[in-house]
Amino acid sequence: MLLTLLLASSGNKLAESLSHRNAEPILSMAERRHTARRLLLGGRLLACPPGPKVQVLRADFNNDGFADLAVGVAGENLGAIGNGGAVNVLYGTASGLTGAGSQLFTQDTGVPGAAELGDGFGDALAVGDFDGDGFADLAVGVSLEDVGAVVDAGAVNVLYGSAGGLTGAGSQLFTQDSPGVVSRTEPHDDFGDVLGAGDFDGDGFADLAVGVRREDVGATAGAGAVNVLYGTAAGLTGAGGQFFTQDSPGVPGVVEPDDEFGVAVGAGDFDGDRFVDLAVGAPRGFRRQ
Ligand SMILES: [Ca+2]
Ligand SMILES: [Ca+2]
Ligand SMILES: [Ca+2]
Ligand SMILES: [Ca+2]
Repeated sequence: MLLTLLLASSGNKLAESLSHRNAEPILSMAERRHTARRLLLGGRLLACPPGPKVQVLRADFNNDGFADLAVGVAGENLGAIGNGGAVNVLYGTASGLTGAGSQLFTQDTGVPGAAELGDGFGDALAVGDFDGDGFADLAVGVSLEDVGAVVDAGAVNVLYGSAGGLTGAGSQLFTQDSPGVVSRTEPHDDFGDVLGAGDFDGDGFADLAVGVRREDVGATAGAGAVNVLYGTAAGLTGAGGQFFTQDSPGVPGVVEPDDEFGVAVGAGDFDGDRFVDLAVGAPRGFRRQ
């Protein structure tokens, strides 16, 4: 597995890039700089907890001081809609999480989009305060969403927090056809297969990295890509968004078929400069480097 680090710096959003062929060099680099925590590389799953210098946003959707829990249930059948997918949200209290007042979101509960067979709503989750209002917000991957006639192009729903918890009101649906989002929907892109949130440009609004593991880059099928959407006072926007492949300037490696760059993403401040950086896995990028 090839791991690429996209390092954010002041005013540059995600720019510089380092690449390592396995986790060990990154671990030693990170330890040397006293920045990291751990990279957990497990094939598809990559978790990069933020460092001590980075503000850790608790998943406190109603900002009552108690962390809450969102649970993706991508295989949830919704009546006759097999694997339409759902997200359960449980709220924290002084005595821990409780089912009381818990919520169930699907694309048929006021969230943009419509639940369809095999959408897999909830197959990826990321928490960030995308509009900076103090209430944690939730990005939900729907990687097998059909966009119009484009099968399994993928989408991301964003639900915003409020004093009453997460709400479908004002929620958003992003695809690669949304205004400003770089690239376009193609069959089986799997946009939203993995998600990572962090404040990459340090403006106080959390930003969202969206893996597109089956993105075709030019004529290269399945090369993979990552879209980055930036947060604003009005929430996430495609405007000013970024798009990375292994052919992007500064990103080591070259685009090749089925590399699946973006099969895993993890946000963390790997260089300790207080800007959240992004690690991107490419499971088949290793042997070709
Ligand atoms: Ca809470
Ligand atoms: Ca918010
Ligand atoms: Ca930001
Ligand atoms: Ca950084």
